[in-house]
Amino acid sequence: MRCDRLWSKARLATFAADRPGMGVVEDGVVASLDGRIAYAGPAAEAPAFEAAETIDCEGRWITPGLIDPHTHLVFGGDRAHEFELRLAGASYEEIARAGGGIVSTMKATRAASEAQLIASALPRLDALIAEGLTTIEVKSGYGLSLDDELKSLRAARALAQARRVSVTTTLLGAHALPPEFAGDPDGYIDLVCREMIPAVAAPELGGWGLAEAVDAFCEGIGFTPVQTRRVFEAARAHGLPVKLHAEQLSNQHGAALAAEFGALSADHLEHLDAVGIAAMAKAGTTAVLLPGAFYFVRETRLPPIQALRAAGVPMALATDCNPGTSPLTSLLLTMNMAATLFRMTVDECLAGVTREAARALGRLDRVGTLEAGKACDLAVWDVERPAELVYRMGLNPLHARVWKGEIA
Ligand code: DI6
Ligand code: FE
Repeated sequence: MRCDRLWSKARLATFAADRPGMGVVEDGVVASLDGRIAYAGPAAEAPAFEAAETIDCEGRWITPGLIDPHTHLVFGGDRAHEFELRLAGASYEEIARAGGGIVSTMKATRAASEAQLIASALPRLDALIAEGLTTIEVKSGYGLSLDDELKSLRAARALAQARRVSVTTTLLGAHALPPEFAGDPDGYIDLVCREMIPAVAAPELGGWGLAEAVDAFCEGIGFTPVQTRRVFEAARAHGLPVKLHAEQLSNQHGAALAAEFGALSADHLEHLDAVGIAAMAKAGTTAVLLPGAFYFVRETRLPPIQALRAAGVPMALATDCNPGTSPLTSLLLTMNMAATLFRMTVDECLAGVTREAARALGRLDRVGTLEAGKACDLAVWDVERPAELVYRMGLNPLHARVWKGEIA
């Protein structure tokens, strides 16, 4: 049987559905053909491959390429100075009143050209890629006007031209209230529903096809459940799946609302209650946990991990890379934080940035596990056991990254 590349003498963590735990194969091979996995499994059971190129992995571990299913990677400026002010005792509110916070990032994002947004996002993307990332979700949400949201999404899409990586984009128009709508949040939600969502919808529905999903920030300092429902209804009417920033700072019952709309994911979830968990379990909505944001804002309330686990809600992990609450560009550190802060197991952490992250993006049919037919997106690691990927802080043992069968 012909193949383009064969990775031999590897240990595999396949995360395949039909294998327990990490789906470990001790003496494994992976074969790629036309960018997809032709075979991944025991060498003993592999067809006799005729490979154009064979790579001896010398016992290294191969996992699926890592997936970051929740980032705000595209934005202008940074908030390092605000960080200093906070360390000097200023509160988030004081900073916001002085023109800081999300609005300062909005101003910098509006002032930036599309090319400048791409240029400033690339170092962050490169940091993630250096640790084996092959798929990333990128949200808009710092433009907060039709033109600036579209500009941000075009910049996000352009990242996939600049690097060998898969990018999926999400419209987060309902992230914060821009100053020109002060006192009129419903007027702003009108803009999101009547202009932004139709504009990003698929071309067959009259849009530019710039987003594959719609997100919102349902929170006391964000938008109400009633406003969020309007956003979800508009998304549904335009054929776009939804996801939600839910229960981060308070319990707005956002996760249950998201589940009602069959959301791909509900994200953050520190204040999630039993009703929300049951709704997510029933709807098959993935929990995307963001330990970087938990750490950076020094949150003390833990997401209900044990209850999510008991209910069988899939749990993914993401960086939430954003300038205000999670300036994080490492999925390895994200896993360490999830284990240390949330007490997630090594298997859960690694599944969280592979199979479950793919599920959260609605892409489990295409990526996230080492299974025939999926994109040949691999991370090859210089480790003796997969637990090292979760255990260490600050060491990057990536040996090679493979995107669609190409060594990248
Ligand atoms: N939740 C957050 O923590 C960030 N956005 C969101 O929806 C805050 C983003 C920022 O401060 O820039
Ligand atoms: Fe976020």
